Amino acid sequence: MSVRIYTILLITVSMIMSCNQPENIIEKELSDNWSFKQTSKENWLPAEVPGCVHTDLLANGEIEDPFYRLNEHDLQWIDKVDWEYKTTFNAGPSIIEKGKIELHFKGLDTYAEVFLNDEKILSADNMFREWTVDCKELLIPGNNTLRILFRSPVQVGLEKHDALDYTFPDPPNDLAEIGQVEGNKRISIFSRKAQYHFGWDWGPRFVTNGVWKPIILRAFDKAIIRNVQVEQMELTDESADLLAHLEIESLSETTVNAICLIDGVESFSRKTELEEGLNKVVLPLEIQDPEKWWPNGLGDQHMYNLTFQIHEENNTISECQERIGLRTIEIVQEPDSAGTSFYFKVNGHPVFMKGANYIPQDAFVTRVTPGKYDYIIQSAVDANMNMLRVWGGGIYEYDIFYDLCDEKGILVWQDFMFACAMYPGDDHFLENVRQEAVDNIKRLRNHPCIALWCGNNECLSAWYNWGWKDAVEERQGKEVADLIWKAYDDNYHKILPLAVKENDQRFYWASSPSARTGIPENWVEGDVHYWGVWWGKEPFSYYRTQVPRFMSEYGFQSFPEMSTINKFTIEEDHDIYSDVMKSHQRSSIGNETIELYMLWDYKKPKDFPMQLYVGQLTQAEGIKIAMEGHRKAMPYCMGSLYWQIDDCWPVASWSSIDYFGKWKAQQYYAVKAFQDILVSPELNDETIDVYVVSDRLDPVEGKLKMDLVQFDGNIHWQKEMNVNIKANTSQLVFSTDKDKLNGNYNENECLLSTKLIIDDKEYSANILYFLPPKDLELPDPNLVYDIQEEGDTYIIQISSDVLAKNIYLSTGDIEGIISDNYYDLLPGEKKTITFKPEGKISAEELKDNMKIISLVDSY
Ligand code: BMA
Repeated sequence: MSVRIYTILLITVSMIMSCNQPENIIEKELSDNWSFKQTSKENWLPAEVPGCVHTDLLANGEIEDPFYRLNEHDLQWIDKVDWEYKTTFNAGPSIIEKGKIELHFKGLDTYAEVFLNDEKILSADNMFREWTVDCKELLIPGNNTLRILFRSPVQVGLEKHDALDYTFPDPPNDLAEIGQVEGNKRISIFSRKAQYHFGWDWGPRFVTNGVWKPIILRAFDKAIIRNVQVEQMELTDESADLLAHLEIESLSETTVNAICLIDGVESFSRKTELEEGLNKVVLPLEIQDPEKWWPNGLGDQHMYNLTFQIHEENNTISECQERIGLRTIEIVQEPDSAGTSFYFKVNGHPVFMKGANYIPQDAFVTRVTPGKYDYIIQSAVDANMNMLRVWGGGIYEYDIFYDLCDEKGILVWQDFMFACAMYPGDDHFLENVRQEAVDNIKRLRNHPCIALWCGNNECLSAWYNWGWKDAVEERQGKEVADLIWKAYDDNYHKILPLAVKENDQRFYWASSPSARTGIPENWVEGDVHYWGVWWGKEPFSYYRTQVPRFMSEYGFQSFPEMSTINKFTIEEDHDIYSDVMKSHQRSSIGNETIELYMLWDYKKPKDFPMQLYVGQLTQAEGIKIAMEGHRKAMPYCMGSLYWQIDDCWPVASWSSIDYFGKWKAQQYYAVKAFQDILVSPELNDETIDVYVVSDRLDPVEGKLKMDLVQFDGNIHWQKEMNVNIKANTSQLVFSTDKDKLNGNYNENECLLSTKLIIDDKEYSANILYFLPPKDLELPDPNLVYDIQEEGDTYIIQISSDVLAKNIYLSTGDIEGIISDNYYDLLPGEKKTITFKPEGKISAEELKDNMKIISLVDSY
């Protein structure tokens, strides 16, 4: 595993897309001198822009940490009142004299009235849109004031709700309880704002207000490149044919030279007549012997830096940079004997998508640092993932997210921001959505990481499969149901696909999950969200049989580890049914479901910390069955995205990495289950079957080593065989009658170890147990460890005389990264792991804080 760095990185990527403007253009971010106040009050306090009301109140000591204990409950007043932000900024002669001056608001959350020198210049009502306002007339030399009035999204939502003579379907129970409703009114759907702000079954309810992206003052003469789309016309091994579409705004009729440099070398230039206003200029580009961009695991992520310039009489008057990657991507849906395929073909090869769903990393999005983005995406890479799904209840992520996915080879399944609801369909709402879609498609379309656009999350399923259509028809009549459906049809089947078609080349999928446009999910086509495990209380083994063509959601909850719990609780809260822990558990069936599954397989944990540990094992072992099961079922199934990789606050949830970046057991398990070549043994009623799955594009020779090992080290049976590991295939390489192995062993004290050796090295290893852990006769291991310091890392060697199941090393209050955890150590085996502390610590300190346990210590 490569090293994950959890520090604030000086990441330059966010600047990569930006325009390094020549003298003709002045750009100034208005991030200074901001203050804010509640509209009805008088006291102005300093504010951060970008930021939000909640984080500004916190920074000023006006509120306590919103995530601590039950603080969230006391902070619900914040979203019911209006807020005001103001700043002054200086406009010197160099700005004032320019031909055009504008204010560019990259993101206002959400109902914002903007005043420049007391004149209203903008009424914004969509968090996801960008707004550009001409302000030359109003700007004065010297100091100018900018004031933004934010109306309470809750009050606006209520007004919109009450103005209708019909109602939209109620939210699912969990979301209703959390706060998607005011009284019994579902208000979140009326606002084009991150839906999880209103609370989710893993998230707190903080309906924020604020300037969440920069405000830019821009002044220019002559002309400016507004936008570039790099369209890939053809890609072969010999050449890439591209068309660059430039949108250039010119202040007058003029002749310019439009130039493109590829990696600093001028590759095309064209004399172009510009008219006053917006001009479209197309530059044909060619790259010889192109290096392709590959998803993680299949090759490098080669990127080309394209610089676009317009020159007037040899002076550069505008410049823009885009970083592109060359790859082809298709979603193949072809009828076959079972139904219709659904897989991604990248650079001509079918690629199994391994990954997870991604939610915003904080309830307050502006405080997610570049380091945190890097950490999560690197964690995805380290877990051998090649796809993340940006789920529709959050935000269209900041540029840095996509820059990092480009660099690290993580494809993005990009939802439009609609989730688990039916939405309005009036003209204003739809036009607002159309603009939002265009803004975001234009912002993101040059990223090679974007794999597809998807209309919504679970809105179609909700209408047909969660009883919403029937309930509306029954209570409000068919006419209302038709009206609500028309809104759905207009939005996801007309407005959004058209916006994609007109502005991008990529594939559009109307809803996740679905079989086809407007047709709810099924198991033989399209994508599926399978929640039979968890919501349906079906056993984990169902993951092996409930296999669709593409699994875009499945998951199981766990609690975060003790060091995370300690950050938001005090000792008296350390019971999963305490008020504090219950408040940091948003699924109505959460605790009881974790306990139910846990006790199916494990002995009752003896105390609270052990409950957290065993809970994480329950989740990891369950999801392992799914990850491996989906891969074994390739090419029928070609994708496995679990729900969810991250958290937005400290909480019990389906995440594999907690809010503070701690890898849960599941994340460590994903590293192994998603390895490009996997050995996976399976216990069936009569047989033991061993599969080898490879995602590689070339075959390789390997050796399979199987040992039937008694927990005390005694070996009952051994076999070694050569395996020709075929490219991009799942193969059953060994199968035996269960009883034939060796009649002489007890199932409760033996395991089958399977190891795949490639190039004389152990490449993938997996263990099969014959019984659930609670029925195993686990010996009490004598764990021996040794710590060596090597630079800023500690090398820890752990060995055991007998089987040590699920070794868990914790470093208490010492923060840092542990390379592997929660693994089983075979009798006599030695395992080397690394610990990289966040700061400097001595070996003694580490030893004092370090604890190593295994499953026998949990009961
Ligand atoms: C899925 C998601 C989320 C939800 C999760 C867990 O359906 O789309 O809405 O948080 O399940 O319930």
